[in-house]
Amino acid sequence: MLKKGLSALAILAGLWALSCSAGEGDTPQTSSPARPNIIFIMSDDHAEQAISAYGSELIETPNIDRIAREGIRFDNSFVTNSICAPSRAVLLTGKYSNLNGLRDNRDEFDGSQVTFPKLLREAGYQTAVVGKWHLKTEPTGFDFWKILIGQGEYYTPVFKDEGGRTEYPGYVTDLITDFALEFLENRDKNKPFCLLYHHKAPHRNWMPALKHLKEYSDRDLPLPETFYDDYQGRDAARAQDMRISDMYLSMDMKLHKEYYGEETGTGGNRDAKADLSWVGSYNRMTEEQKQAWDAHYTPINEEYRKANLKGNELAEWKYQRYIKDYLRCLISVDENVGRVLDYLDQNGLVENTLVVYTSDQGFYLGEHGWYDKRFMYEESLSMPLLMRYPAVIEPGRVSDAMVLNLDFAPTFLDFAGVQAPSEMQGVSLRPLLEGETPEDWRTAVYYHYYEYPHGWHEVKRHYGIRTERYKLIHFYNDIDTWELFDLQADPSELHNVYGDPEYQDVQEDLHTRLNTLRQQYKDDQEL
Ligand code: SGN
Ligand code: CA
Repeated sequence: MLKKGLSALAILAGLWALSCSAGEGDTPQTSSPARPNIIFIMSDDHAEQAISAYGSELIETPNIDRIAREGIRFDNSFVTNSICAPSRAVLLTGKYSNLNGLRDNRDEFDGSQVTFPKLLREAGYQTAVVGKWHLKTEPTGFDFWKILIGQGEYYTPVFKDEGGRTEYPGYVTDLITDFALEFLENRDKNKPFCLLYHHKAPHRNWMPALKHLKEYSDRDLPLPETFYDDYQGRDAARAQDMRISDMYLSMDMKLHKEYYGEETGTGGNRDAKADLSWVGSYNRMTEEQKQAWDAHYTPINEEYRKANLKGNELAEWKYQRYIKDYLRCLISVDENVGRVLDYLDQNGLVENTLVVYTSDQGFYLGEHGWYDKRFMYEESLSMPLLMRYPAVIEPGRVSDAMVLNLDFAPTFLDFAGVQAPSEMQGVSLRPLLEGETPEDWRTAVYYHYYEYPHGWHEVKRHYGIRTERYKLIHFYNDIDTWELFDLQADPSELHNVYGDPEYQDVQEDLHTRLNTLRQQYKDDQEL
């Protein structure tokens, strides 16, 4: 019903859009805006817990918050498969992993399929992607692209564009922004644009910019309440390898060999050459940068060596080192988002540009003792989502409607007046942005994660359903366990109530709804 209604709307919008051009110089002729420009900002592994607009007590993110203050904040925004490349493939195609063919980070993206940038481009948009891409095959559907190789590096990163690979001096978050601004400056100003501006930060191994190293030096951050989770009743949660206590002393803690001797961290992948990786990342800095880096870290490393920490003390030391570097990386992200917002201010682009801020998935900042993502538990299932589009969104709005990364493609197409192809599985967020939650809006989301037994962190394959109050998960492959959580009674998901007679009706209902969703999304196999 809803889809049909929206399609009709999209056609009308399309007809209307054909009758107007969309450069920022346009004077609005009616109260309806011209086709908006789109700036889609996506950082990598940015948890809601580290955004002040979401109430973070860890960090101030004034520029990112500005998007929420002048637009809308989504409080129930989720990813369909909590890992990088799959999330990006869903963004581009509007289809679940089983249909877009990219299930885990090892898969290659089939760039011949229909994506929203291709459709926008056909409809007259100028399209660009800058920064992290991570889909293995080259971007298709973009007038301009300049991407990192794989995960990219924090210092002196290599970018690839149609002319080949080039190494750039500088810090990755600043450089990605420089290239984004260059695109905006040099674009064809007679066309609307869609820019995917994708940060590497704050992805592992969390190397901050030199100017932010001092932040948080004078204080420690609070340990999350569930840091010492014992995973009782949750076998898959126990089986993972993503505990902060097991982080590498080399690559994660950034200790040089003379400070730790033997690597004792498992780091999510026993086969990885973590010590060599760290030397490689460190050596990407110039001599001057290394000096500034060492001036900050050497005294801390010396203290570490002398303290000879073990057990919980070591785990808590690792937590501080991790969380501070993670947050320092985010200070650069926030600052650079500010540069882009300033550019829009200075160039009269505010009113007619839809600005989106999100991350490829959520992340653990010590909850359950973890870093990384992958699980369908709240911290990694949630995606921050803020949007500003003054022509449509009233400032300061908050929505608790359940939305998915599946919805981005249909939303952008809707605003561009392009009908979303029927195989796209998401729903346009337009009514929510306009202030109305349709009565038949979804009341449950479906999730499916596949990267096991290969890859990193030992998180079992699983799929599940999350409703407003409950979550049912099935872990499968070399395990066969179900988990049920009452998010109202147990927001930290510590008590698996699957099989508890008190929840029998809820459990049955969730099974039925899960089956329905699996059919709806054509995902009924345990692959
Ligand atoms: C790297 C990280 C992993 C991380 C994956 C996926 N290890 O392999 O910890 O889970 O990326 O992250 S690292 O030692 O190389 O940093 S994702 O965001 O790209 O999915
Ligand atoms: Ca990521």
